[in-house]
This record gives sequence, C-alpha cells and structure tokens, in this order.
Amino acid sequence: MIKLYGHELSGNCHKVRLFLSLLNLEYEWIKVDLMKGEHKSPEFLSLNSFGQVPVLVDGDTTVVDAQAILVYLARCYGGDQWLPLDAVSLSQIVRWLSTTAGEVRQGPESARLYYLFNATSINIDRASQKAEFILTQLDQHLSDRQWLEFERPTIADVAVFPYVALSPDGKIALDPYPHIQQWIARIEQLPGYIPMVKL
Ligand SMILES: N[C@@H](CCC(=O)N[C@@H](CS)C(=O)NCC(=O)O)C(=O)O
Repeated sequence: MIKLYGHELSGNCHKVRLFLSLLNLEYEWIKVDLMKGEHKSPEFLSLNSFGQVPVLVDGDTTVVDAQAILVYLARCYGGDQWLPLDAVSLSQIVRWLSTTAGEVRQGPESARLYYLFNATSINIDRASQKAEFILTQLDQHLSDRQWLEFERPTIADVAVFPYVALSPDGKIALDPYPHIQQWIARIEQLPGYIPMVKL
C-alpha cells in the first residue's frame, strides 16, 4: 500500500492527501511530528535528506516534494486527465507547479508560517506584498476560466489550491479576489474533496 509521511497542518502534505482522495486511492498515513523534530531524525533523513515532508513511498519507489508526488500519482494512477504530456499542455501545467513553489510559497505560504507558526525570520511585509501580487495575478487569470488550465481540474489546481485557500491564516483576506473564491468553491465541490485540518 502507498505510504504518505506528513504532518496534518502542512499545506504541502495536504496537496498530496487531497489528490490521493480525488483519485480514490487508499494509503497509509504516517505522521511525522515536525514540532518534535522527527523530520530531522536519521530514519526520516534516510527517506528525504532535505528533512522535509511530504514523502510518498509506493512499493520500491520513494518520491519527495509535493509537486513531484503529484506528478508521480497523476501519471501512475490518473493519466492524461490530470497531467497531459504533449509539450504545450505539459509546459502549461509545469508553469503552475513552479508558481506554487515560487510566488505562492514566498507569499501566502510564508505569511501563514509567520502568523501561525511564529516563523519570525520571515519578512512579513515582503511576504504580504508577494501574496497580494500573486493573488491579483491569479484572480485575473481565473476571471474568464473555471480551472487554471483547460476545461477541467488538473494537478495545477491541486498544487496551487491549499496555500491560496489558507491565505486568511496569514492575515490575507480573500474578499478582494472573487474569481479565486469561486475557484475555491469549485474545488471544494469535486468528488473526493477533503478539507484540511484546522489549528
Ligand atoms: N519543496 C517541498 C517543500 C516542503 C516543505 O517545505 N515542507 C515543510 C512542511 S510544509 C517542512 O517539512 N518543513 C520542515 C523543514 O523544512 O525543516 C515540497 O513542495 O514538498
């Protein structure tokens, strides 16, 4: 059975849990207690030397990094629907995987870390500015479409969704972004949708 190592308050882990649920795949959840530093233990570092969750183990295959795991699951269990492979479509999806690891992480994800987990090394003014930038861009992008790319949800939506929806945890209101709010509501209606645990 697939094993997922993670923490329930991590949006990066939630991307993977959400996608496993959308794909209706069974898996074993193995909690890595970040508060106790379990992600820096020798056992966990032997799975991911970066010392980060999520990590997915499927038989002999170990995949680290939320975006890499989404790609792996999509191609093994979801097929073209979630991750098409022609050059143009693939580049459109990768653009959003990159955006979530870049602008979304520097913006709403960092603001959430600052306020929820007291990560005071984060420059909150910079994170808030970055959040406003990417949320404005996303809202505009979603103004004339239902999903980030194509006429259906893909791993682009699954990857970008958690930290955007969690923006209020970082004291960033979503009221100014009506198209993002509608997109969030659409994702919440997908068969298999699961909410994230609240602190
Ligand atoms: N690029 C990685 C980042 C993962 C990440 O930042 N995980 C956090 C939890 S959300 C973590 O494990 N932090 C502990 C640490 O970096 O020491 C991914 O997308 O999976």
